[in-house]
Amino acid sequence: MELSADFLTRLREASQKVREAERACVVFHNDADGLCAASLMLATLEKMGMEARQVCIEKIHLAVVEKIHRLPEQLFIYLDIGSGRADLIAEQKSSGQYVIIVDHHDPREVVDSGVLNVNAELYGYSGESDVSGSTTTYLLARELGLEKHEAWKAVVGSAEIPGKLVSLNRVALDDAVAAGEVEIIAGDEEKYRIKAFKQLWNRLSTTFTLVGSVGYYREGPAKVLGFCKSRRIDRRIVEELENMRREAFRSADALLAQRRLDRHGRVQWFHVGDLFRGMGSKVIGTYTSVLSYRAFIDQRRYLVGFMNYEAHIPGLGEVGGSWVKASLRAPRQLAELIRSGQMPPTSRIAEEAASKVGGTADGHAVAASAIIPRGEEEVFIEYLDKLANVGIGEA
Ligand SMILES: [Mn+2]
Repeated sequence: MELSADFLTRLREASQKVREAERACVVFHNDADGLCAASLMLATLEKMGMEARQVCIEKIHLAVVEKIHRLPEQLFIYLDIGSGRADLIAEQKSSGQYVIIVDHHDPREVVDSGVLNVNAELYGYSGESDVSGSTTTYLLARELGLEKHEAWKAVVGSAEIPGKLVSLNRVALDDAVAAGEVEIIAGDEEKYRIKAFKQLWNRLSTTFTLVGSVGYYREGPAKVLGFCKSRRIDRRIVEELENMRREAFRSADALLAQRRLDRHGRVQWFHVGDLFRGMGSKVIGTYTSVLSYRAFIDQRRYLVGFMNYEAHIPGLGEVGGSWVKASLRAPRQLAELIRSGQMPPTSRIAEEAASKVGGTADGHAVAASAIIPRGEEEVFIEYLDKLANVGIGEA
């Protein structure tokens, strides 16, 4: 497959900017895609003899971006995160700093000579089906001289995109196969085996995301980068984190058995407080998802789970404010009502309600997450309920 000429031009423009820099700060998402992207970029910079600071983040919001751009680096490379808030990045970066955003999430266009959006969505590709963050990073890395032997990382990162790898993801896959690192297993559902790990791409992806998210405050992201570099997984680390999460979920179950869910109109919610402390905030999303299938959950109400959010970014320090993370899920019946347009999408009510209380949110029709100021939980719930009622009866 040929890359679009315009996208290739953009990749070359970005690679030129990287070559001109003396050192860089690499900012990346803590899921498998983001971690594989980081592994690809760090390997590239290392090969070029360039020093790089690493900042792994769970979410992009003002307090974090503000803090990042107070760092002394001149070049910032965002991987698998940032496109959606390119405006915020452009606003917060200091003069003299240059930012390259390598991402596949819906991009916000910015007119700023110091921000370069390397996002294939701007060139007619879909970030939901054609290209992952790690594939985008691989294509840039390839321009900078990274060997095909590293392309397997893009294959693992692309596992977050369901189904057979196509389009740009296939470009990375073909390189990985040509380098002898990946084997395509044909069948009803095509599968990809990563030879060095003797494992399927999607299983590796699940492991990387687990270690990067549950282990976020325990150097999980660095451990995944280590797995990628050594091409070996330390099973003890994985098991330890799995156990930790299982225990935390058990405690949350016990709490809910005692307290039950709170209800307010079209919303049902619970708060685990500090129960998940020490683990990345993705765990509240996982727990809320699991919960949404339980029998005692009202199938027609939006489900919201809160956990206290640590205002501390490993490697970056304290960020301002005191926050909670909210995960929103639509149980199955509600999800159908959303799909048929009878109820508003979860992301829409989350975004509006969060902005009312000074927070920020994003997500999809049936799942979203928000970061809001601590203490505003009930006000947030009230807004969600109000917004959930808007347009009802019109459909
Ligand atoms: Mn991604």
